Amino acid sequence: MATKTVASYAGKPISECTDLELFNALLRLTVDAAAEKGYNQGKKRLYYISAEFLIGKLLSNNLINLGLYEQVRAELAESGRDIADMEEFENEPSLGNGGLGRLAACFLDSCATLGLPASGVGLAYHCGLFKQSFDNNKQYESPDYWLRWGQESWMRRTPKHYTVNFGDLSVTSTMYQLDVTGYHSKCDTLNLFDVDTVDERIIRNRINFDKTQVAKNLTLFLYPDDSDEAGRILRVYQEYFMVSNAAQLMLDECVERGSNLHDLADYAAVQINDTHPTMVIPELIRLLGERGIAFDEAIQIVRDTCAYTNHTILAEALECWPLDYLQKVVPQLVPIIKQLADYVAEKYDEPFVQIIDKWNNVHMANIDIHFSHSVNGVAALHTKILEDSELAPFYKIYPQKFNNKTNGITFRRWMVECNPGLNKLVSSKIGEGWKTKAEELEGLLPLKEDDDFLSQLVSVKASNKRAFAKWLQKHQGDAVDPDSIFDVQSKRLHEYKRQQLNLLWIIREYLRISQLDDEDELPKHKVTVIFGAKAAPAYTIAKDIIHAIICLSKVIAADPIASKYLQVVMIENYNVTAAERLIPAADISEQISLASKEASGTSNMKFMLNGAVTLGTMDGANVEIADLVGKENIYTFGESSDEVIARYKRGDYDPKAYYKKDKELAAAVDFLTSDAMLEQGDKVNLTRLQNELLNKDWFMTFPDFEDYCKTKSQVLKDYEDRKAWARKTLVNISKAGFFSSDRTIEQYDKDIWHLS
Ligand code: NBG
Repeated sequence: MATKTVASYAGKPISECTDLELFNALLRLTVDAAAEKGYNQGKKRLYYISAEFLIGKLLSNNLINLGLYEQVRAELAESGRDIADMEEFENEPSLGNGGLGRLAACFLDSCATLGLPASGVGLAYHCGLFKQSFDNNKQYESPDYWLRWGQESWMRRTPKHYTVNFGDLSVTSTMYQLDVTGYHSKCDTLNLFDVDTVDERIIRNRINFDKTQVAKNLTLFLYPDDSDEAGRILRVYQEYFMVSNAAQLMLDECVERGSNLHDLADYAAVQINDTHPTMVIPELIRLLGERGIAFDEAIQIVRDTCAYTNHTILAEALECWPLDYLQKVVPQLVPIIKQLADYVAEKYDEPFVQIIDKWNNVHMANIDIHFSHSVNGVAALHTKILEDSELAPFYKIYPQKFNNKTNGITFRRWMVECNPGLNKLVSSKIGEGWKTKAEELEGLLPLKEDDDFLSQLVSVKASNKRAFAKWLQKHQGDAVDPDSIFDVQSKRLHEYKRQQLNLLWIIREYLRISQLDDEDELPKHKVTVIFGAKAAPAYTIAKDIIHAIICLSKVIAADPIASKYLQVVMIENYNVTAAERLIPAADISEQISLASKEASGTSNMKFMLNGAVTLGTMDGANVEIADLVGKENIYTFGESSDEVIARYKRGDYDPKAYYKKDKELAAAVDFLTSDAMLEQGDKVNLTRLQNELLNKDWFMTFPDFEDYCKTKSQVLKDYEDRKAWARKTLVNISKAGFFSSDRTIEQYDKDIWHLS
């Protein structure tokens, strides 16, 4: 416990502090308190290497974990200051994109809480992914200068520097470090690397910059545009920079702890988060070689140390780099990669498992699978698809390497912090134990028949909805009705996640309402469909979908009748902060990806924990949610992953056949280019989206449309029985315990890392 007061950190009375002074005082107090707690130590340490860490704001989370939140809140309140203003004042670090990055952040929280010695390793992006704004109903990207606001930073500069050599230049890195506070336990660290030569002034016109000036641009952005060759090569530079630093740091630290390097696997576990950190494998082999370890032994050491997590079956996300790029950026790794390729080729004929294909492309996932000791998927269905189809030839060779680790979320951020009302209500009934022993949430189940409790649940939700409405009004000036049903789909924008399916439902509902002459069929409750999503800057169709959603929201808002029953909102710059406001307020959680394509999903878990009911396909972790809550407490629809996989194999999908058969679908698709839409939007974008759906629809929106509409009608009907609905939300909350990232991390540790 820090004994010092906020005022003593500020050096003057709290009431006289500016927001900036107060924030900086709070930050220093928190950092000192974390240091006092100390750091998890042990012979063996986890190095979780990841291109993304979507950590969210840290002030309240750290105060909660350190057990200081109440004390600090009270001290501020005494001087007439509201801690919520400070939470608002902090900027959110822009170090991630979506679920993959948020998962990494939840995992670090759980490692720290469970007392596991762990370091996250990544890059300190100056301008993050990008900041999204809407103009002309379209997405615009600008740099997210999250580091710039004069706030003191959670990232402290350390004296650690490494030399990283590329083919044509050599840079000196600097390591920055952030504390990862465990809940009522010690800390771990997040190590982010940067180079001092990076220069934000080279950014011209939104997020464009000269991609060839590597010393100046290396850590400017996460996922720089890779639609041209210079962009792709820059990604290779970034990836090597990340892993070379990680490898050097890890070897140094392990030697300090007593490793002779031959026994590296007793001192370090490396988790390769998706394929971005793959080059850590040849880099470690290279560095071990420099320190006198022979190639064959180095392979064995590295294999025993490294483990790989696959996060997607989408081919486009399984990285594959032309050997030429590697030759340019990391010539020192090329002979090693070739040796690894030969090693594989000598053993196995199968072209699918080769490291270098006949076009001289290097398959990063294949390096991971051959040269690590564990390959895991992130939900039961996903792992099964990897084993049975996507990676089947590998599974045949290495059945013992494959394992499943269903994703999880930290309940400290995703309930204790973001939903104080529910936190208090739940804890008043079952105590506080669930915050670290999540399965204790099941203790709520007997309250299913407790009318009083059910109505308290409803009122917590209602108050969260009001709070969200207020936030949204302030954030972007949109007014929403907190008495309407909040139907939410928030996640990266991607065709496989099928925001377009939701869009088509909204159009159908709009047309239905507009054409009704029987008042009885009017919706009983207004529905507010809320989207939050960023589209990758070069992903044209994803941006067209955003455009269509915003145009549609305007069309509906301008309609005096329909706007009484239906509203569409697209949250600007959706990020962790927005998610923390939105998720506790949601009634319906839309998880409508094409079955087989969503590896897990993690927002589905956050919504469930916060008492929203899932409307989803049997995909990713939805399958496990359905198993846990039972079919009366979830709404599932659509084709199964087996059916989808079979349809892809047959290659006979014809969207036009569905368009011709289903009048409502056809009307919805036609509406995309109706006069009403064209009045709001851009013909090029709307027509392109319509053509894409009609001629390709690669993620098979049309076959699921009818079932989706039918199921959604049922959801809306069932919502009217408020008590039965509250019961469903209660069951969802009670059964969410399985999705605690503490459970996931315990499994990683037991099966893969062996730290404890
Ligand atoms: C994402 C998947 C999600 C999954 C997260 C975390 C990538 C490449 N994958 O389904 O799409 O929940 O990873 O595992 O971002």
